[in-house]
Amino acid sequence: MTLTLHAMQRSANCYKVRLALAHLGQDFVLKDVDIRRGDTRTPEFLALNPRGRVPVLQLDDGTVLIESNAILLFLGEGTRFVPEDKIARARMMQWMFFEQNSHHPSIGEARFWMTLIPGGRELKRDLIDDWMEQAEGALARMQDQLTRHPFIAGDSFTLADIALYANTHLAAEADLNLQAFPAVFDWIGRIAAMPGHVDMDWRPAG
Ligand SMILES: N[C@@H](CCC(=O)N[C@@H](CS)C(=O)NCC(=O)O)C(=O)O
Repeated sequence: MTLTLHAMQRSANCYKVRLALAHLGQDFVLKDVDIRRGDTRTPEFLALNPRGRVPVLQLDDGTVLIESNAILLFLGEGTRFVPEDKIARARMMQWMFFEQNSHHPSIGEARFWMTLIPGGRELKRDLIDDWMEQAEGALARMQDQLTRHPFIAGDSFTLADIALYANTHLAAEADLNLQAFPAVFDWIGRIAAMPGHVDMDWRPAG
């Protein structure tokens, strides 16, 4: 099966998908989309994803998948990254929902506007303090969990670790200090040391 990933290199939502594909050893074609250049607003891109967002995963039969965590589940089902046990699986999903409803909207938004958009700090000045406060709350929840478990959903490395690693390891880009969350800091090191890990700059050969 040929997979085509439409993605922006510095987007954490896109990095999650590249990281999962790398862990799975799955070949794919990478098509660069730069949202700052307006690439997600072209008629061609909107025909692919009318929401105008990356990542987008395209299968060779033309099927288009959107939403980074839905894409992770599509890729990860039936592999060691998704627990078979129903409760463990629900815990993994719980943290993936947390990533989308609490973590990304605070850490991800703050980092996006503070580092990726020229003048973003000024443009979003009214929102940044709130995002930072919510981000600290999200990191505190992770700290609590990771004090008791080696991985975010429990004892094994799952898609939830991949989903949460993407923005968390970039927290400094949102002026957040991970040293204040030592269990999260240690977890970052553990995830980066997993066999098959690739960093955000990694691209598939060719
Ligand atoms: N919940 C979506 C969020 C996707 C998203 O917001 N992607 C951003 C990049 S991280 C984007 O494409 N933004 C383009 C835009 O808003 O125009 C996911 O997880 O895939």
